[in-house]
Formats: sequence, structure tokens, C-alpha cells
Amino acid sequence: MSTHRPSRSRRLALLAVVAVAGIAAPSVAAANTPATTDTNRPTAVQALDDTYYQDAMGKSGPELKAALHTIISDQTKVSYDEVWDALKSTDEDPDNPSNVILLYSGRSQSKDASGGNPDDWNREHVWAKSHGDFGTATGPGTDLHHLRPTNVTVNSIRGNKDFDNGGQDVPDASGNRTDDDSFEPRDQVKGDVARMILYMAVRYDGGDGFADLEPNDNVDNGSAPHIGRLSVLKEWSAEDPPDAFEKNRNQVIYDSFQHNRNPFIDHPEWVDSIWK
Ligand SMILES: [Ca+2]
Ligand SMILES: [Ca+2]
Ligand SMILES: [Ca+2]
Repeated sequence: MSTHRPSRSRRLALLAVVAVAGIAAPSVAAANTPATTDTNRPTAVQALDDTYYQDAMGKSGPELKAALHTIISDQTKVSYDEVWDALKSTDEDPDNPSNVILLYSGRSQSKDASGGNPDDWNREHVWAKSHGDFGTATGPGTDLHHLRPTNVTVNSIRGNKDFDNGGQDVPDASGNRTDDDSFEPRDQVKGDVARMILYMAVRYDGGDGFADLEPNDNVDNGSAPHIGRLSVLKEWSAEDPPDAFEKNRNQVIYDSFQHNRNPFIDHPEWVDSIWK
């Protein structure tokens, strides 16, 4: 597959096509969806509601989760080796196209400084791959929606810990904290982490030989296909709504790599609709 990232004008043109199609030819299903009262919703998301999310609109709870599972499971998959180049696009520093932004430390670092040395960046599985034991075979272990560049040392400190508040400051990653059984990312990416975990829960329901991933409210989940703590992740999602960087990487994954979306970046309110 191509790892070429379309220019911004190309991506805007694609969105415009979607927008025009959505306005000019509403389908029967869209016409049956209750009209939105949110007149402030950006045009791009409105266009997605009329197209990509059409079968989810008007649903809530388990019905919404099931509809989203079907929608986002229609995707292209990348290999673990292709993840390196993909992350150079999805996590590119908007102020320096030679660099990526590292998830936990927030550091801007050369795209070329990847590998296994302590100060390199590598491929962090935000849904730790041991939780459900999916490894790096093409599937959940190579899904760009939860893979992020991180400092090798910080990645190792996070390990496969569940997420929760509390602990000691993480060296070289200001604002992150950890203790024996959990990891707390810095405030700026708390919501990003929550929405990545919840994407994985909706996307992976036990098909294709992989475990049914689901959040729970525990720490110390070990190799069980669960990540906690759900109540804390819900708080983080509310406290840190999607910003331009997170929205852009969702769009780049959609346009250039997997052609599926993280619904919780487009519709953060769906978190509370599915997990009460
Ligand atoms: Ca803890
Ligand atoms: Ca954020
Ligand atoms: Ca699931």
C-alpha cells in the first residue's frame, strides 16, 4: 500500500466531495435519522454523519457500539514493518516536518531517530499487546489508531501497565506518573489515550482469531483482554477533548492508511452513550 500522504489541498478536496455528496443526495436512512440540533457541528463531521456514520446515527448503548464495530471493521490493514513509516505521517510535528511528536514526553524528535536505543523513539501499543496477547501480527497489534511514537525508555517504564491516576513522576517525561500497577499520562494526552483504548474495545470483538478487547475498572489486568480503569478513562476523555493534532492523525489514517476512523474523536459524546 502507499504510504504517501496526500497534500492538505488533496485532503480538503476529498472532504469537499464527501460534503457535497452528503448534502446533495441524502439517503433514505439519513432522512429517517432525527435531525441534529447542533448547528455548531463542523461541516466535515456533519458530512461524515451523513455518509460514514450513517448506520450509527440515532443509536445509543449496545446498538451504537455494534453499529460502530461494523463500520470501523471495514479497513485496510498495515504490517508491523509498515507501522514505522505510517507513524512518521500520522504523528508528524506540524511545526517541523522532519520530526514526530512523542506521545508521553511530548518531545519533538527526528523521524530518523527511531530504533532500540534508550533515546530513540519506537512503536508504543497504547492498548498493551500482552492484554489479550495479540502480539504484532497484522491486526490489533498493527492498528495505527492505538500505535504512537514514544521514547524507548518511557515506553519501557509504561510497560503493560493499566491506566489510572497517581504515582511518581516519570523521568524525562514531565507530567506523566506511574506506580507499581498503573500509568498516568500527561494531561495533554489523557483524552487521546482514553479514546484509543475505547476504539480498540469497539473494533475488536473476538473476530479473526483475536481476543474480544474490553475496558474494565481494574488495574493489574495482566494478560486478560482488558485495560483499566474505565471510570478514569471516561474522566480523561471528558477533561481532554480532541484537539487539532488528534483530529489530524485520525484523518491521515482514514485518508492514507486504514480508511477507517476512531469514532470517539469525531463524536466524543459517544463514550458516555456506550459506557454509562
Ligand atoms: Ca496505581
Ligand atoms: Ca489531547
Ligand atoms: Ca470488544
